[in-house]
Amino acid sequence: MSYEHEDYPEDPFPKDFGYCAYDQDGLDLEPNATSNSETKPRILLMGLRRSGKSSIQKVVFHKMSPNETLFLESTSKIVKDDINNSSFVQFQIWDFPGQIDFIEPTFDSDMIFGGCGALVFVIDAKDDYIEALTKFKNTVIKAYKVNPRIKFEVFIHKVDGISDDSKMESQRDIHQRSSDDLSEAGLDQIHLSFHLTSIYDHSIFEAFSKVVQKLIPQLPTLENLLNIFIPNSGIEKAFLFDVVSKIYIATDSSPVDMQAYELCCDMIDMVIDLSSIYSSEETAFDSGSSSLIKLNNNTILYMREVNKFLALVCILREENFNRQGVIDYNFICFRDAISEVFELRLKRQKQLENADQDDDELADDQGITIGRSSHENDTAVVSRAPKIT
Ligand SMILES: Nc1nc2c(ncn2[C@@H]2O[C@H](COP(=O)(O)OP(=O)(O)OP(=O)(O)O)[C@@H](O)[C@H]2O)c(=O)[nH]1
Ligand SMILES: [Mg+2]
Repeated sequence: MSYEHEDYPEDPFPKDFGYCAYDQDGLDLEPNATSNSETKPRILLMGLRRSGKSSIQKVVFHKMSPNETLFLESTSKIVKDDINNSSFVQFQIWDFPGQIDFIEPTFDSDMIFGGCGALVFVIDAKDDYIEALTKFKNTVIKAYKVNPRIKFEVFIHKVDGISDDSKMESQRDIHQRSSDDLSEAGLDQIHLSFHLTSIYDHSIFEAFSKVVQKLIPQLPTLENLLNIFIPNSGIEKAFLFDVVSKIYIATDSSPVDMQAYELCCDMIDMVIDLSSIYSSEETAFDSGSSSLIKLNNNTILYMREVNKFLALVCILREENFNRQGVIDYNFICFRDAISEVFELRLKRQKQLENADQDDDELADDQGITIGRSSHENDTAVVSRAPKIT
C-alpha cells in the first residue's frame, strides 16, 4: 500500500479555518489587524500574592518539579517568557507580581491588555478567596474595556489534598460570586472558564492545554483531522501533544478522561527518558520515535512522532491493533495533512512579511476565501484511507 502525495486534492483544508488571522511572527487574534507591535499572543498570569502563578509557569514550561516551587521567591516585576515549542505553540507568558495594582495610573493597561489573548487568573483554593474575587472583578472590568476579545480563564488552584466534594463546592461558589459581580457591573456578556488545578498532578497541564488551544486558529482543522483519523483506524482516543510541555494542542471530539490523559503524559515522559539513555544526540525525540505499551486491561498506548515537537498518542483496544498497517498508513496521511497545515501557515506568514497588502487582497491572491465554510475538502484527506470494520 503506497502513499502518494500527488493523489491528494490540491487544497485539502477548509478555507475559513484560521488563515485570516496571522501577523508576521505569530498567531494574531485580531482577524483584521494589519501589523502588531508585540506579535505573539500573550497569556497573562494574574492573581494575589502566593496564589501559585510562578509555580504554574515553571512547572508547565520549565520542567521544575512541584516540590522545588516551595523555594520560589515572590515575583517583583513582570516576567516575560517566550514559548516557541512548535509552530502551533507560540506565545508569550507574562507572570505578574501578586501585589501589582491595576488602578494606579502608571499601569499601562492599553499596552498590557491590548495584545493579550488569554488572562489566567489564579485563585488559591486553600485560602479565603473573597479578596481574590474582588481583584478578579476589577481586573476583568479593566481588561475587557481595553480588549473585549480576551479569554478569561480562572484557575481554582492548589486543589491537591482537597476532597472532590469541596472542590466542586469551591468551584460552584467562585463561579456564582464572580458571575454576580460581573452582572452587577453590567457585564453579563463576558464568558468565564473555570478549571480546578494543582501542580502536584496533571490537572495543571490539562487546564493549560485548554487555554493554549483557544489561541490556535488551526484548532478546528486539527480536530477535524483527528475525528477522521480515529474511527478509520479503530482508535478510541488520540491526543496531539506538544512534547516539550506535555500540553495537548488538540484531541478528537470525544470527552477527555483525565486518567487517559495522564497515561499519555506518562508515556511521553517514559519515551523521552529512555531515549535519552540510549541516544547520543541532544534531542532524544526525533523523526524515528515511536512507542507501544500494552496495558493489562487489553488496551494499547501507541505513540508516533508527527514532527520534532509534536507527537500523536493513541489509546486503542488490543484486538484493533492487529491491523497495525492500516493504522500506520492512516497515520502517514494524518501527518502529511498536518505538515500541509504548517506549510500553508508559513507561506501565509512569508507573504505577509513581503507584501504590505490588506487581508482581502492576500486572500484573493492565495485563493483563500474568508468566511466560506467547507469541511468537505479536509475530509477528503484521510477518508480515502482504508477503514477497519
Ligand atoms: N499545595 C500546593 N501548593 C502550591 C501549588 N502551586 C503553588 N504552590 C505553592 O504556593 C507558593 C507560592 O507560589 P508562587 O508560585 O511563588 O506564587 P505567586 O503567585 O507567583 O506569588 P507572587 O509572585 O508573590 O505573586 C509556593 O510555596 C508554591 O510551592 C499547588 O498546586 N498546590
Ligand atoms: Mg510569582
